[in-house]
Amino acid sequence: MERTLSIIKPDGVKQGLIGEVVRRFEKNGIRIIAMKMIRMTKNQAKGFYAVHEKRPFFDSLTDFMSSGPVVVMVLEADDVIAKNRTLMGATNFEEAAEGTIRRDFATDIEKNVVHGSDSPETAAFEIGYFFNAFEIAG
Ligand code: IDP
Ligand code: MG
Repeated sequence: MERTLSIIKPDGVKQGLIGEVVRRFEKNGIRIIAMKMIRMTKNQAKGFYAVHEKRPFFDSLTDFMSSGPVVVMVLEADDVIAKNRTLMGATNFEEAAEGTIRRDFATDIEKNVVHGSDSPETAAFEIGYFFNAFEIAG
């Protein structure tokens, strides 16, 4: 069993996609073992995306991620890091495969509805960034 962090980004929450994203996870055999709605401060968003701090889009991305409520979830399943990335689709929604969350709902390369950890190391960091052991039901 593997775990990963998922975030429904502010644009996803604003578009009313919480249920849709959760349904796609559940339909694909992914268990949600922790979930909460939060609003990040700019500094919390900067800490979360610290790996991107040298990228030109860092300031805009962290403004966006702190612009409204998000839903953070811990997902569990076999190979869930890759499974979630497949359901999400490519970062750029114009390149994302048909039927993926980003292809169906993203409006912009930045406003792409969902986040998903990209490796076991980032999953461990990202889960610990938002949840303590008592908040994870798995
Ligand atoms: P990922 O979310 O698919 O893992 P990353 O490369 O880790 O993509 O980038 C993190 C987030 O930064 C993306 O989901 C997107 O919101 C934003 N982003 C990535 N590349 C660009 C860009 O070229 N312009 C604006 N925003 C970007
Ligand atoms: Mg990433």
